[in-house]
Amino acid sequence: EDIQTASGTGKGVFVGSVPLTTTLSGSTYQLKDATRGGQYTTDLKHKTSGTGTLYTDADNAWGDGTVSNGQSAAVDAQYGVAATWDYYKNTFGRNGIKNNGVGAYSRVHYGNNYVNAFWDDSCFCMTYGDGASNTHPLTALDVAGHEMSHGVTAATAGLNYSGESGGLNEATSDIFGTMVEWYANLPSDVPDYLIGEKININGNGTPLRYMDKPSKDGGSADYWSSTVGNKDVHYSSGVANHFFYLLSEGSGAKTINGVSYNSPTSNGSTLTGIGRTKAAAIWYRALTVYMTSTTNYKAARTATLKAATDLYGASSTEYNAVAAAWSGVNVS
Ligand code: ASN
Ligand code: ZN
Ligand code: CA
Repeated sequence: EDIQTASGTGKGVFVGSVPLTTTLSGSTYQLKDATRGGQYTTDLKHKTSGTGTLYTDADNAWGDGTVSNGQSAAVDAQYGVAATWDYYKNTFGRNGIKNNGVGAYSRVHYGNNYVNAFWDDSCFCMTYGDGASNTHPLTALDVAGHEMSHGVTAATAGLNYSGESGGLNEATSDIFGTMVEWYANLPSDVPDYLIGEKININGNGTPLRYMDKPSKDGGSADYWSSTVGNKDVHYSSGVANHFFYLLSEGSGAKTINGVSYNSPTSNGSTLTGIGRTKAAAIWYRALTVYMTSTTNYKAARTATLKAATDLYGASSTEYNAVAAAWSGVNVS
């Protein structure tokens, strides 16, 4: 059978109309991208196990943007891994999650009324539920970037998924999920510092998490305290998410792309941001060079200061901003 790379189009639930790199096998198109490590997407058909069925199509036009067309969520998932692949490759020269050129696959339509998405290192794959009433898929771009970044963390620092290191693991996924959203800059998913703002997981339109003031979700920590490691990792992550926002954008009130933020500091300091691009470069170098499985918040401060020294110099504005942002979330 003749196999070649093809250029398709998709209409996702959240990503809107996007190009998709696909595979033509004989006369059938497959939702598989040989230019990005062979990443592909399968249909679990509401089962909770197995690898699923590879999506195929006769005309290489995938989904129609509606939830009722099952391909639409697959378009989101496949575009999500492509954007995440491109972000890591074009920003950091990272060639896939393990930096070995091998793509991960995605499974959509997991179970019934399943309100979550998850990364599994053992299958090297991502899985998405269809949400409440099977009509609110979890396939938004920041979620895809979040889940895939769990694979990057597992392949690098290996941050243990409990205590303070677990919070740092979760925050790493929120940080890079957000950076993927900014990288893609889709008209239908205008970038922000919110997590899961598209998936209506709370049923009232509010996001899952807020980086400018994490406590707005009702559970996350804004600042470090000696007991923060006792919280669920999706709440102890707040300290690092808040650090990243402060380092990127600074403290106080600000409106970006129509979203209002108001980020306070623990010590009353007024901070000026260095921009998200530099903040992400510092976090990536800290994650991949200095953090280990047991890194806690104090060690994350040290790791990011080393990374800032490497990238910008020991007495740089960027180094000083990292120190001030950690102090602003009570990490000294
Ligand atoms: N979506 C969640 C996460 O990525 C799933 C989980 O809690 N394991 O953290
Ligand atoms: Zn996560
Ligand atoms: Ca977002």
